Amino acid sequence: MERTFLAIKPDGVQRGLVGEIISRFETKGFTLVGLKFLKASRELAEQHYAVHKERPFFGSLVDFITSGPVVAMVWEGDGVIASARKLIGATNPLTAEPGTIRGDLGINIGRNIIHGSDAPETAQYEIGLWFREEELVNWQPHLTPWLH
Ligand code: FUP
Repeated sequence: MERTFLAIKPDGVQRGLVGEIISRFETKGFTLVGLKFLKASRELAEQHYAVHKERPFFGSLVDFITSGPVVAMVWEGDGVIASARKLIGATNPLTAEPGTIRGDLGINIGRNIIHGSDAPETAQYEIGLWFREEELVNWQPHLTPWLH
């Protein structure tokens, strides 16, 4: 079953949006298999955003993501990587469609509330970076197995 890595960024936590955001993935029908609340180290943040290390905004991006606690999560379900990206919306919340998390809740590209893996390879890399295997729970929501 496909898995993706999602993280509610420090702005989402500080603004009290954790419940609202988790709710969107739950009500969509995806399954939560990993969850932790932590303040990321600089090293972890730099590894997470390694793909952007030559970009001019890299330093401020790492400053921001380490500025406060984040909610790191792994979600599971058919097509969850692409679907979560759709639920999250475009990188710039000002142009993200209404109905998406960023479109509904944000206005600043540097403070765009949530991260979601963009492809199977990045999902695998990011899950391995943020979680140990034994921190992930293998379970099926057995009451409604047809949901997925
Ligand atoms: P996304 O996959 O939508 O989270 O966006 P990217 O991976 O392209 O960018 C990662 C983060 O870098 C974004 F969440 C916000 C930040 N960013 C900027 O601050 N300025 C930019 O011009 C592009 C991205």
